[in-house]
Amino acid sequence: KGDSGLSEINLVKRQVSTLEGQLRALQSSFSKYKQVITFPNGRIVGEKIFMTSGYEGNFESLKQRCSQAGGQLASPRNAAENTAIHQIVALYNKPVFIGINDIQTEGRFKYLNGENIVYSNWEPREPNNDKGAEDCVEVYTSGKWNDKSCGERRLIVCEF
Ligand code: 293
Ligand code: CA
Repeated sequence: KGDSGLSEINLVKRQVSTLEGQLRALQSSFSKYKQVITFPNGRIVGEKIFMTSGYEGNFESLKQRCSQAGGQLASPRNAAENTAIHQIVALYNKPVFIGINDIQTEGRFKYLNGENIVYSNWEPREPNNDKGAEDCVEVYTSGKWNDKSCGERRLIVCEF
Protein backbone atom coordinates (compact mmCIF):
# COMPACT_ATOMS: atom_id res chain seq x y z
CA LYS A 1 0.00 0.00 0.00
CA GLY A 2 3.08 2.24 -0.49
CA ASP A 3 2.10 4.15 -3.60
CA SER A 4 -1.70 4.26 -3.50
CA GLY A 5 -1.50 6.06 -0.12
CA LEU A 6 0.56 8.89 -1.62
CA SER A 7 -1.63 9.35 -4.70
CA GLU A 8 -4.63 9.38 -2.40
CA ILE A 9 -3.00 12.27 -0.46
CA ASN A 10 -2.24 14.14 -3.69
CA LEU A 11 -5.84 13.72 -4.81
CA VAL A 12 -7.11 15.22 -1.54
CA LYS A 13 -4.57 18.09 -1.84
CA ARG A 14 -5.94 18.94 -5.28
CA GLN A 15 -9.50 18.85 -3.95
CA VAL A 16 -8.55 21.18 -1.05
CA SER A 17 -6.88 23.60 -3.42
CA THR A 18 -9.94 23.59 -5.71
CA LEU A 19 -12.18 24.29 -2.70
CA GLU A 20 -9.89 27.14 -1.55
CA GLY A 21 -10.33 28.77 -4.93
CA GLN A 22 -14.08 28.29 -4.88
CA LEU A 23 -14.26 29.71 -1.30
CA ARG A 24 -12.30 32.82 -2.33
CA ALA A 25 -14.64 33.36 -5.29
CA LEU A 26 -17.69 32.92 -3.02
CA GLN A 27 -16.29 35.38 -0.43
CA SER A 28 -15.67 37.97 -3.10
CA SER A 29 -19.10 37.52 -4.64
CA PHE A 30 -20.77 37.67 -1.18
CA SER A 31 -18.86 40.85 -0.31
CA LYS A 32 -20.05 42.54 -3.51
CA TYR A 33 -23.63 41.31 -2.91
CA LYS A 34 -23.62 42.90 0.59
CA GLN A 35 -22.50 46.21 -0.90
CA VAL A 36 -25.31 46.01 -3.45
CA ILE A 37 -28.13 45.25 -1.00
CA THR A 38 -27.05 47.98 1.44
CA PHE A 39 -27.14 50.69 -1.25
CA PRO A 40 -28.40 53.28 -0.40
CA ASN A 41 -30.56 52.49 2.66
CA GLY A 42 -28.29 50.17 4.66
CA ARG A 43 -25.01 50.26 6.57
CA ILE A 44 -22.63 47.44 7.49
CA VAL A 45 -20.87 47.49 10.90
CA GLY A 46 -18.87 44.33 11.65
CA GLU A 47 -21.32 41.44 11.43
CA LYS A 48 -24.42 43.69 11.64
CA ILE A 49 -26.42 45.19 8.81
CA PHE A 50 -28.63 48.23 9.65
CA MET A 51 -31.41 48.93 7.16
CA THR A 52 -34.51 51.09 6.78
CA SER A 53 -37.49 50.35 4.54
CA GLY A 54 -38.76 53.92 4.92
CA TYR A 55 -41.73 52.72 7.03
CA GLU A 56 -42.89 54.92 9.93
CA GLY A 57 -44.93 53.83 12.93
CA ASN A 58 -45.09 53.64 16.72
CA PHE A 59 -42.56 51.61 18.75
CA GLU A 60 -44.59 48.37 18.88
CA SER A 61 -45.30 48.53 15.16
CA LEU A 62 -41.61 49.10 14.29
CA LYS A 63 -40.59 46.27 16.62
CA GLN A 64 -43.05 43.89 14.95
CA ARG A 65 -41.97 44.86 11.42
CA CYS A 66 -38.28 44.23 12.13
CA SER A 67 -38.98 40.94 13.80
CA GLN A 68 -41.29 39.84 10.94
CA ALA A 69 -38.42 40.57 8.54
CA GLY A 70 -36.13 38.23 10.54
CA GLY A 71 -34.24 41.00 12.35
CA GLN A 72 -34.90 43.31 15.27
CA LEU A 73 -35.20 47.03 15.90
CA ALA A 74 -31.71 48.58 15.62
CA SER A 75 -29.97 48.39 19.01
CA PRO A 76 -26.67 50.31 18.97
CA ARG A 77 -24.10 48.79 21.35
CA ASN A 78 -21.19 51.15 20.53
CA ALA A 79 -20.32 54.44 18.78
CA ALA A 80 -19.69 52.79 15.38
CA GLU A 81 -23.18 51.25 15.39
CA ASN A 82 -24.74 54.55 16.50
CA THR A 83 -22.92 56.34 13.65
CA ALA A 84 -24.40 53.88 11.12
CA ILE A 85 -27.92 54.55 12.46
CA HIS A 86 -27.21 58.30 12.54
CA GLN A 87 -26.23 58.16 8.83
CA ILE A 88 -29.60 56.61 7.95
CA VAL A 89 -31.41 59.21 10.11
CA ALA A 90 -29.48 61.96 8.27
CA LEU A 91 -30.29 60.43 4.85
CA TYR A 92 -34.05 60.60 5.56
CA ASN A 93 -33.86 63.65 7.85
CA LYS A 94 -36.23 61.75 10.18
CA PRO A 95 -35.55 60.55 13.74
CA VAL A 96 -35.86 56.80 14.45
CA PHE A 97 -36.85 54.67 17.43
CA ILE A 98 -34.17 52.20 18.56
CA GLY A 99 -34.53 48.87 20.39
CA ILE A 100 -34.01 50.35 23.86
CA ASN A 101 -36.63 51.32 26.46
CA ASP A 102 -37.34 51.66 30.19
CA ILE A 103 -40.90 50.31 30.03
CA GLN A 104 -40.22 47.71 32.75
CA THR A 105 -38.46 49.94 35.31
CA GLU A 106 -38.47 53.76 35.01
CA GLY A 107 -34.93 55.07 34.51
CA ARG A 108 -33.36 51.65 33.75
CA PHE A 109 -32.88 51.45 29.98
CA LYS A 110 -32.64 47.96 28.49
CA TYR A 111 -32.33 46.24 25.12
CA LEU A 112 -35.27 44.22 23.79
CA ASN A 113 -33.75 41.05 25.33
CA GLY A 114 -33.89 42.63 28.80
CA GLU A 115 -30.12 43.30 29.08
CA ASN A 116 -29.10 46.67 30.58
CA ILE A 117 -27.63 48.99 27.95
CA VAL A 118 -23.82 48.97 27.58
CA TYR A 119 -23.62 52.21 25.53
CA SER A 120 -25.61 55.46 25.34
CA ASN A 121 -25.47 58.77 23.47
CA TRP A 122 -28.00 60.97 25.29
CA GLU A 123 -28.58 64.59 24.35
CA PRO A 124 -27.68 66.83 27.33
CA ARG A 125 -30.50 66.85 29.96
CA GLU A 126 -31.93 63.58 28.56
CA PRO A 127 -33.48 61.23 29.43
CA ASN A 128 -36.01 63.47 31.22
CA ASN A 129 -39.15 61.28 31.13
CA ASP A 130 -41.09 64.39 30.07
CA LYS A 131 -44.66 64.40 31.54
CA GLY A 132 -43.79 61.03 33.06
CA ALA A 133 -44.59 59.44 29.72
CA GLU A 134 -41.33 58.73 27.87
CA ASP A 135 -40.12 55.11 27.88
CA CYS A 136 -38.79 54.76 24.31
CA VAL A 137 -35.62 56.18 22.73
CA GLU A 138 -35.29 58.17 19.51
CA VAL A 139 -32.09 59.07 17.66
CA TYR A 140 -32.25 62.74 16.65
CA THR A 141 -30.89 63.97 13.30
CA SER A 142 -27.85 65.05 15.37
CA GLY A 143 -27.22 61.40 16.30
CA LYS A 144 -27.96 62.17 19.97
CA TRP A 145 -30.65 60.26 21.93
CA ASN A 146 -33.89 61.47 23.52
CA ASP A 147 -36.43 59.50 25.50
CA LYS A 148 -39.86 59.85 23.87
CA SER A 149 -43.37 58.45 24.18
CA CYS A 150 -43.57 54.97 22.58
CA GLY A 151 -46.84 55.99 20.88
CA GLU A 152 -45.15 58.58 18.66
CA ARG A 153 -44.48 57.60 15.04
CA ARG A 154 -40.85 57.37 13.96
CA LEU A 155 -38.80 55.99 11.03
CA ILE A 156 -37.87 52.30 11.16
CA VAL A 157 -34.28 51.00 11.20
CA CYS A 158 -33.79 47.27 11.71
CA GLU A 159 -30.61 45.29 12.31
CA PHE A 160 -29.89 41.88 10.78
C1 293 B 1 -39.09 69.07 27.55
C2 293 B 1 -37.87 69.95 27.67
C3 293 B 1 -37.17 70.07 26.33
C4 293 B 1 -36.88 68.68 25.79
C5 293 B 1 -38.12 67.84 25.71
C6 293 B 1 -37.83 66.41 25.29
C7 293 B 1 -39.09 65.62 25.07
O1 293 B 1 -40.05 69.66 26.71
O2 293 B 1 -35.96 70.77 26.45
O3 293 B 1 -36.32 68.82 24.49
O4 293 B 1 -38.72 67.79 27.00
O5 293 B 1 -37.04 65.77 26.25
O6 293 B 1 -38.83 64.28 24.86
CA1 CA C 1 -37.17 63.34 26.55
